[in-house]
Amino acid sequence: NRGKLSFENRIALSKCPAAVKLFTIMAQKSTNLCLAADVLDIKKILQLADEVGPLICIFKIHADIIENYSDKERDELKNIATRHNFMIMEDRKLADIGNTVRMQFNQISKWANLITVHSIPGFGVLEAIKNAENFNPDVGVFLVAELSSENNLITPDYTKKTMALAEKYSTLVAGIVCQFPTAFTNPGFIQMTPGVNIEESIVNDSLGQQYNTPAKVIVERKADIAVVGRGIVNSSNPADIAEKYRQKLWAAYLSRVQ
Ligand code: 5IU
Repeated sequence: NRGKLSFENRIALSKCPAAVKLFTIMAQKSTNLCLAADVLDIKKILQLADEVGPLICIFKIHADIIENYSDKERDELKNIATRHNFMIMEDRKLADIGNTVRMQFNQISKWANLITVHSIPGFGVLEAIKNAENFNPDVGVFLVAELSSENNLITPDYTKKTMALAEKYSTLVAGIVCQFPTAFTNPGFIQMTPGVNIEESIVNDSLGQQYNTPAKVIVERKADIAVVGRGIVNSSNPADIAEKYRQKLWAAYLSRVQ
């Protein structure tokens, strides 16, 4: 039962260097919170990273929505990540043929530690990353096995086949983005689950996103890391609300492993 094992005890069960690093950060900082910084303004992103950095294990961005994201800002974000000991995830959800993904990965791996990938293209997408010119073994993949959005097209068979790919590329795959504990059993993979809000009354948005509470995703759904975006980013005091999320998520994790 992977949900009962502590992050410390799972370090030795992973074959992926990025997962080892992530488990270590989570245990050291007592946090299983990933901030989804879906923000356009690079100044605001850097400010968020600096304020919330001590409270998170991953700072997740969509680089393609950031205005004026230049090399200077990439370096600045990297410095903040080093200072506060969190990993930078680019949530690009690579989903093209291997040859294209190889080139995308070469760019993204210059500044991101983790990257999300769709399994839809088949083995080529992971094979391409493994064979990318400047392949950096410290960069890890999170493979999308399930989505949080209502009426999405992923089937149980797709999830199962996605996990077969994850097992085949377990030195590269740090974890799985999914919604349910049934998606996988291997405790070496880290379950990351988006669609999380502290307010029980907030169950969706107008575009298909679905939300669950921290306790539900960590205890019932066996998420190791909860992804929180608007619940924190839209607040007038992100650091305060992020600390609330961190405490709730970590308490839920502790209740699960004991
Ligand atoms: N995200 C999801 N659902 C998914 C996957 C990724 O919401 O199934 I895969 C991303 C999208 C956004 C963040 O960056 O997680 C959730 O943001 P909110 O907490 O603001 O809904």
